[in-house]
Amino acid sequence: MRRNAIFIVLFCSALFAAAQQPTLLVDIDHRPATSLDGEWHYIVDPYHAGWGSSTSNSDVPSPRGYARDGHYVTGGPLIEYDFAKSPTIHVPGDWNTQKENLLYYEGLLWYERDFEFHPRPRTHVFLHIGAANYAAHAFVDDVHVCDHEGGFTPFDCEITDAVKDGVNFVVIAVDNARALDHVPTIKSDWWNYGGLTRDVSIVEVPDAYIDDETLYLTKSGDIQGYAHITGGTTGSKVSMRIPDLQLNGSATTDSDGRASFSVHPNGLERWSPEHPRLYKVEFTAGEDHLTDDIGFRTIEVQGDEILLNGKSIFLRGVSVHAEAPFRSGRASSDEDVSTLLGWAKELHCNFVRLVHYPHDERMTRLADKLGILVWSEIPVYWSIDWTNQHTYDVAKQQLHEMIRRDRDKASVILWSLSNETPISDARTKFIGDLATEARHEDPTRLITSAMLTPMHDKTAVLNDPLGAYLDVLGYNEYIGWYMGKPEDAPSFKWEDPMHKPVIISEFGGSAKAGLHGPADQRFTEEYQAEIYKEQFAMFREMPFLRGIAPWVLMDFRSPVRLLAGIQDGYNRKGLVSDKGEKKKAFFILQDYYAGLAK
Ligand code: GCB
Repeated sequence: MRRNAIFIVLFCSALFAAAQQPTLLVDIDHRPATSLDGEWHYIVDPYHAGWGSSTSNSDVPSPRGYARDGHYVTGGPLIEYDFAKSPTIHVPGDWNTQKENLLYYEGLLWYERDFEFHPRPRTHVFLHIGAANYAAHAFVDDVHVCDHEGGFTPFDCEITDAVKDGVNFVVIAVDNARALDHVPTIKSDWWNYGGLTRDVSIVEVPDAYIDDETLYLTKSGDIQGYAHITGGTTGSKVSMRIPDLQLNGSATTDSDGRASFSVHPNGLERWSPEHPRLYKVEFTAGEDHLTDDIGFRTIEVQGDEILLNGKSIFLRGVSVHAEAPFRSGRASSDEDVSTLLGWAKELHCNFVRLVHYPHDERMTRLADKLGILVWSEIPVYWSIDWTNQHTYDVAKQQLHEMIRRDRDKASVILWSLSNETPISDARTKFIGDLATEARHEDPTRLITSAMLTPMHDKTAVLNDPLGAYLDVLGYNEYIGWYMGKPEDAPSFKWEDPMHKPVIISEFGGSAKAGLHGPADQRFTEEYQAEIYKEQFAMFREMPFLRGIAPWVLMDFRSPVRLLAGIQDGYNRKGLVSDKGEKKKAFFILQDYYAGLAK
């Protein structure tokens, strides 16, 4: 009896122990992994019954909770759930578009699947989650292995002590309920797709392993960077090879586990949109071996110009949501990203603004290969809770995860800290502090934000105080859609008192594919095309303009676009419809970019 009581106390305290903070291993897509993609059982849990306690309102796992993966058997103890008898859903994927009754579901949903694993001795094992929107709580064999907040960035939960040799089970509770202190907050103009929306896998690494690495080209033409080793001893050797450049570097770790490299390449072919050359890079630290494909280029600002490899560049862009073409839903596959970037290429784009959150790593990998420059953004969108410390911490965490994952992508030139945030001291301090963080984490890239254009009469003075913290000023404007008529655009005067490079990070208007009519009739393809033409006339009078990212490549689901017969739950500002039909404006932009590209 006493032994039982002790067992129960120990068992409960193990369950209640706070879960570890997840980490983030870079280049997971270059490591051997056991994929957990596929069918998972799921239980929809709007009342949070799965945490196991009916009397407490807090989400703490208890012995009756779903994390135990119990099974009810006739005559056995009372268990009021059973994953094995519950339906399945595909991972990666949002739940909203896989199950008709979950289209509008926002709340808690539990995922479960079994997996076989045979850990090798002296290794660390991680559960890798590419993204879980919005909050995730992960359990392996009933051990609470980690919690994570933020729906668009990857994380790795160490499961070394939880995973057994043989068949294991993993339970992940994902909750996409919106809340005021979240990032993003309760309002946005896109669908709040919930679930395990990106790949999930198990990754095993040696005792001492490379968890982070980065290499970049300096303005003086050297390749510099580091590899970071966790679990090693100070002074251990790390080597770095770039076979195609016949470069071999060697360094030893400092007391923080970091081995720094600086080498001078001969005959380097610089990465650019015209020549997206990637080099295979190999790092070796003891038993760990990690490869990456890295392009080398420089990016900087000089006055109001953006210089790529020392030469002024104009960014022929388009804004892109991570919406899956043809099927609507969160983009998650190779096919999704190659369709989206394929359309951008057809438009003669050399740039995409990936809105409004970090996209799947497939997107930045493919941009690297295709030679498309990238603006990558965190979901600090509209009016978040600027004075809330938790909100700041979550924004900072997402910034950190975005930078850490993609710091080695040559395509990524701009870290965007926010979108359309109304001016206030608290907001400027919040984003200004994020800018300091971003520069600290990655001194090699440019910092931007998409701001609301301050307009007075027909003059736009680009003086949002946030601009002081940025390298490149993004401004969104909707002349001809939310204000005035398309033909008003050319008579607008633009001033850039900060003398920084400017990107018009959004402009556009809605059109339903196939709806034709006079050019002054809203929602027709002709009206949308008219907006584009008039904008181009306006851009000619903006000497400091260094790029544009019209809104938006493809129609996307949005719960705030409800005009029946036209919007039907979609933001229709796409150049391409959700079914892949190209609208008139697509071809207008294509012509314009073809001219600029010459
Ligand atoms: C904006 C927002 C974007 C919206 C777009 C629109 O300014 O940045 O998220 O979807 O306008 O269509 O109104």
